[in-house]
Amino acid sequence: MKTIDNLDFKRIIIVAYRLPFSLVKKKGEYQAVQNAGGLVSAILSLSQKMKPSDDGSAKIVWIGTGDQRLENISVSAAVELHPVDIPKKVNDKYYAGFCNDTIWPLFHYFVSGTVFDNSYFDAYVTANELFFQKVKEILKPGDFVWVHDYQLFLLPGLIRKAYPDSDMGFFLHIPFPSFEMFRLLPRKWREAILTGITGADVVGFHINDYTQYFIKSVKRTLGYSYDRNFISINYRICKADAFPIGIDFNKFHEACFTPKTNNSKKKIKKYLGDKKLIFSVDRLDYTKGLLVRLQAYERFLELFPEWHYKVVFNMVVVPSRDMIREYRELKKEIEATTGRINGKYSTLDWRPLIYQYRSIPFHEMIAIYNLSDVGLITPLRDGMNLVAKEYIACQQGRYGMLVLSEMTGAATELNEAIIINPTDVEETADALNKALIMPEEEKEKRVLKMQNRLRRYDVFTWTKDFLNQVNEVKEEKRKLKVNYLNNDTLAKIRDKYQKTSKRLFLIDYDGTLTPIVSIPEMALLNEETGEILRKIASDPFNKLVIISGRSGEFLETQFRDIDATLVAEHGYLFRNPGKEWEQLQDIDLSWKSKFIPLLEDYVDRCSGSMIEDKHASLVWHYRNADEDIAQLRINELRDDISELLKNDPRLQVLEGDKVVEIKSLLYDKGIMANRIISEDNYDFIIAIGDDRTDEDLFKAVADRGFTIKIGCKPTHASFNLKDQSQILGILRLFTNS
Ligand code: GDG
Repeated sequence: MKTIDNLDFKRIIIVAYRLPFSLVKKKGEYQAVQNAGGLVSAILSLSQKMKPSDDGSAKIVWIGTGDQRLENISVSAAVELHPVDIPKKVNDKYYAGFCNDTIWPLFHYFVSGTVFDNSYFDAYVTANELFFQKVKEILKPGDFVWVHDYQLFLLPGLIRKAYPDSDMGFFLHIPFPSFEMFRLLPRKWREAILTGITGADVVGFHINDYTQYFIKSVKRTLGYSYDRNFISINYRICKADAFPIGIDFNKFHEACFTPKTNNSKKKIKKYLGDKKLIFSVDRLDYTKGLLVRLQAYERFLELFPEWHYKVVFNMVVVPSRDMIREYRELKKEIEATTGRINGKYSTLDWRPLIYQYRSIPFHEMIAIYNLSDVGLITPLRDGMNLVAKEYIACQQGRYGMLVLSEMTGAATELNEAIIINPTDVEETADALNKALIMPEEEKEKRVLKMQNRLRRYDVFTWTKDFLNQVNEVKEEKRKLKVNYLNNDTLAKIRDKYQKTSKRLFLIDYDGTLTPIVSIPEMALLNEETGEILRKIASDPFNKLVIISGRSGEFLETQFRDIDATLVAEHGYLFRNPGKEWEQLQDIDLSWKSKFIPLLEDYVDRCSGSMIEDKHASLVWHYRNADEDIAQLRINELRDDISELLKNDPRLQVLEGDKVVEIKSLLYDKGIMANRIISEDNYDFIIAIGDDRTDEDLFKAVADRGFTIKIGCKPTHASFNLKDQSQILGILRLFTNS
């Protein structure tokens, strides 16, 4: 793993909807003031940890909307700001429209509140293009671009198209919904969104569920195949993974006893006396479950009258979008419910609910976090929810308990909290009582466990983790760099061929001499290819070897009248022209009887799949099975096989194109190729293949000859051919026609 100061990037370009600074007039002068938020401080602290650039230029460049004057204001030597100007008319339909009235509700599962309006989508496209224009002005070779959130889904795709080699990450801060929800978007929008996101090399989500929903949506919308978290897109890969965002733990933990916080605490304690405090703080939003939270509190007061006069619930709602009708109505309803609860239970000396519609200063929030006996966080859906983490970070001196909605990303990490379903008013009411009566030692134990986790995986580790993954994918990309055969190389191959007289051809069958087809029996050698191979084989200076995973019987039917050596079952069997089949060596095959019942079970559980029983290996074919079910079964099969393999380390599992093959490690195409090569003093060797088993062949030949991989996957071969149809062009080099 690389450390941050060891990253391969010259600069990090952050693109997010908003810039991390606002322009504020102080004493008659405009000054840039840093906006609050973990992401902003994590990214800005990176600038100090990265190696300084030789020319002293900024390491972090931030692109986002904001006051245009920020362009010329220096916030730090390490950070540059570049405001994007989106005309108000576009922004209304883009930000207020598509972002907040389409994506936000739908991705939080509020279908009925989702607006589907083509003009919103058009504005979204325009705005993403405006961001792209800004990126174009700024981007230099060696930069890493990190795009954030749902306002910029299309941007990674636009950058990838213009700069195919760029290094890019994308992080989504809100949930990614299940495909059933996502598919409600018109197809054109869906395709644009996923093509956009998958433009990045690494796509991050808060939790594994969102990652899996995304991968599934990509598969079903764009048809890209995937292996675990890697999505294959034409000639590149995109890795989707979970990176649960953390908080600046120390900042919150250490703020609990500052003079300002202590001062606030004094006031709160004076007000509370010996009453217990329940606390919540959220932006005004329908996803936050504000009304059901109030109902749950009301139910708690009904069910547990022993808490009357002894508890106060302080609900802080931070103003947001209250110019919009739905939000105004939500606010009205909250106020009515608050009034009703207070009206019902208040006495001269006790008000059960204190509702505040305002944002509170940092130290006041820390004071309340620290003093609250219960943090009540009940969103109906939330990507992560940082308030829950901040509340836990602020427990010290005495311990409160967190009651947390299972619909938040945070619930997967904070499982020592009391986890509730926010729509279940009874359960939440019970949880409140449980939290209030929980013994001090138990609260301490639970809180300390959660604090350890939050301290370890804070927002700085989160950033490092994401950037490290980007670096790893960059390495992969380097390996993936394909070296297409060009005319110069072809001329060199032909030249060498003409000057030599002991030539060896090692050629794979499926995917190399014939295209991959859905029914393997239909992969027959066509006449033209057969004719060229016949010519090659008939030259007395040439030895042609067909080296395949197929059975000997099949190869015989295809090469009946061609003077070729046939190698079957990945090198287990071979037959020289006119001779009988021979085994490379005697191999114990008793393991097969253990695996057959296992594979039969998988055939029953995955309709359309089948077993092929070869001489020395067993193959499970799932080409004709439902792809989703097969993917599920493969994961189980991997586990089952590795269990059996523990007792038999001489076996190997090969995962090919829609097949899983179990075979002995004692033979492979490489071992066979080495043996053939050692039989004579070849002065020209060429090996051509397409799949993983051919990698052994390429490794065996290495720089003793030319190695060619069909397709653009990572390979040990020296050259790549874009697709199988080009094989004839290569073979014709060796005939006179
Ligand atoms: C997105 C996702 C995901 C709130 N009120 C006050 C105040 N705050 C601070 C909190 C906290 C932040 O605002 C809100 O946290 P969220 O987790 O809701 O973050 P958002 O940026 O709104 O939302 C969310 C997050 O991105 C990160 O990826 O967790 O799921 O929707 O830090 O402390 N701070 C002060 N006074 C307030 O009144 N000082």
